[in-house]
Amino acid sequence: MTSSAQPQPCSLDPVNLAGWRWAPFLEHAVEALQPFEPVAYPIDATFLRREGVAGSKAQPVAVCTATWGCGTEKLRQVRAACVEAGSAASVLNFVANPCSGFDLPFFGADLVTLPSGHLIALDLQPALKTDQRHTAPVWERLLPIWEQWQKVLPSGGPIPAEAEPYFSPGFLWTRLPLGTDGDALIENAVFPAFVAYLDLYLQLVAEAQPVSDERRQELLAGQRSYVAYRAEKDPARGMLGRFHGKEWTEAYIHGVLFDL
Ligand code: DBV
Repeated sequence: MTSSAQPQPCSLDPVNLAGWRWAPFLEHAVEALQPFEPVAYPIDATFLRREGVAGSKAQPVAVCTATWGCGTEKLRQVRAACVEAGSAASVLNFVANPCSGFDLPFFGADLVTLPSGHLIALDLQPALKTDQRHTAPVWERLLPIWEQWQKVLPSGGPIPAEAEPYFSPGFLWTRLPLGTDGDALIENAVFPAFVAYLDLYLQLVAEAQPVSDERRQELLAGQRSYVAYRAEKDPARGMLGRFHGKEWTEAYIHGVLFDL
């Protein structure tokens, strides 16, 4: 036995970030995925855990970005990007990318805490927004859940028009204040909404049947367009660049976060 070999972190290892506000959300998702027999998604060690420093010279803030990822029979890649930077930022960006051989949407969650407040986005996002065969079976089950939770959460305001092709009418979008009011809404509305969106998504995954080769090509084209959009417009690009450098950030966005 050699004592010099360090255990290599694996993408299925739990993300352990001290003080990270979104831990219960990722813990729930990892638990909910277990019946689907997840296997580790290959992620280079430089992206599994990356430390950095933010803030000013006088008041530096320790930053850590960690990545969790898995694949299942019907999900090509499920990954969580987790950022903990104390008062500067706390983020969980969680996306499930289905295999193109199943007619499934994406699951997307963007849970972001910044000094200006919380920003929350949750959706089951279409690969082919104008294709009713793809959207109708999802939207009819998603809309009642969206109504239930959006009505207790303030609207997040306008979102970029160019994002329109990539989100559903069940896009849950809110901005909440820091402090006890925001905390209560995260616990009593955002968390149960996250659980309900993911529960519906995993029901759709369980029910999904393989599609024809022709359909697979259509779905793949839609998925490529979605992933290219998300990579190009990633709103975290500036923040990650400041924390970890431009080169690492571009490799992370294109090679891990949006890698189709
Ligand atoms: N967003 C990501 C990834 C993140 C991430 C991979 C690793 O896609 C975090 C982290 N989102 C993140 C951060 C911010 C936002 C904002 C750090 C704040 C950026 C800032 O203010 O500096 C939903 N997320 C946003 C915004 C929207 C979304 C609309 C505001 C953008 C803005 O104000 O310019 N997420 C976004 C979206 C979809 C989604 C449109 C669906 C298509 O899932």
